Amino acid sequence: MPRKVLVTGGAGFIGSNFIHYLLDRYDDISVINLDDLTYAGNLRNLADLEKDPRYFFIRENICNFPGLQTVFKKFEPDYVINFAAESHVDRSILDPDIFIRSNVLGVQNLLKLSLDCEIERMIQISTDEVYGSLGESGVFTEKSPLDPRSPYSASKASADLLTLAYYYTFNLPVNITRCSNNYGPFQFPEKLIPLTILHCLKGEKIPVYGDGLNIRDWIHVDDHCSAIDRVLTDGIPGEIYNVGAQNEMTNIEMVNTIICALKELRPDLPLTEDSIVFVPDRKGHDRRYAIDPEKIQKTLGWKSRMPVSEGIKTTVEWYLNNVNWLESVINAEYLHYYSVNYRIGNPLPKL
Ligand code: NAD
Ligand code: TDX
Repeated sequence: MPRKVLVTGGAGFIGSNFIHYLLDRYDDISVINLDDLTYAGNLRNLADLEKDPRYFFIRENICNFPGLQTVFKKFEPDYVINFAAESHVDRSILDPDIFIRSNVLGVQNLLKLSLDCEIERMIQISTDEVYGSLGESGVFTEKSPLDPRSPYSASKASADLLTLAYYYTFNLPVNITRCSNNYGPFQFPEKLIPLTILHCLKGEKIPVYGDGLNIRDWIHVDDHCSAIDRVLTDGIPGEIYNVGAQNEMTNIEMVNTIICALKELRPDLPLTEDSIVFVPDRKGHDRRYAIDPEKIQKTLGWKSRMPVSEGIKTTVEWYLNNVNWLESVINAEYLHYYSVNYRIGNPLPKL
């Protein structure tokens, strides 16, 4: 009998990469992708799997308990991996309510049904942002205190606590993974890296918050997927695993790396240092993240593979080869969000 994996939020950036990752590697599994297709969910990310008999898509919201229950009863999954969430910090500052609904109440539904249906393992995909912000030194370990600062990170920390409560109270076999900033194909262009590429292609200035010296710790999405796969296979129930590739960069360094890659691949684009514009800082902007991945490396033998210079180059190439994908996600909703967040009136021109 093939193992059945229920992936929630599988039409988003990391979820769709993870489904590809699993189906590329294992013949003896089937994947049920449950996703409500919010602005961030996109079935184009999985178009190549439409005819794969191992893949099923269900449109459903994790906040709708009866609908979710029907899916659990119908498919009887062995594993549940929850990627479904509102994922953008800036949107959580503009409108926190939906973050509490999807990221907390939705997770409660998944935990309850995982328990009722005696799921073998439930993995909650969390984030390094639950640990808050670092100063100039230090790294986040699994023992670092939770200190979330944005409505987004507070909602993710809440879900983590609820997930652990199901382990300690009900013995539900759960794991939590806390990964640093991901980059790669299919990332929605509200996030720094695809937004920078998009603006370079459009000849628009790249908006960098504050002084541009905030630090993020970058990991290629494939490395995140391989870490989740290791946890799915061998994680110890109740354990939290930090995931990161030890690639700390200031935002300015990252933007300049992308500009350099684009200059090489598209010398026709008019890119200079003036392509960057410093804009008002994000409220409560966390200064620095850095993940210590020693636990997952030592206990599960995981390690990241993709060097950031190569990963950024291949990611830029992917967006250049998939301009249609970028165009398809820039709709009225995106333009409205963009104009509110960046306080500008005019829409972006066509690519
Ligand atoms: P994303 O925004 O690209 O995708 C989220 C997906 O969840 C979308 O397909 C959306 O339609 C779906 N979704 C949202 N609310 C839903 C609901 N109520 N019911 C059903 N489906 C719903 O996000 P992402 O960047 O792929 O992140 C996936 C997960 O990984 C999130 O939980 C996020 O917190 C976590 N994470 C992301 C990063 C990162 O760098 N992007 C890093 C660490 C952890
Ligand atoms: O226009 C921008 N200008 C800018 O300077 C945007 C969108 C971002 N930034 C900065 C803010 C951050 O310091 O770039 C950095 C990265 O920003 P995002 O891409 O929005 O990611 P971040 O806020 O760090 O959160 C991401 O990583 C952790 C994901 O969105 C989360 O889902 C994940 O949990």
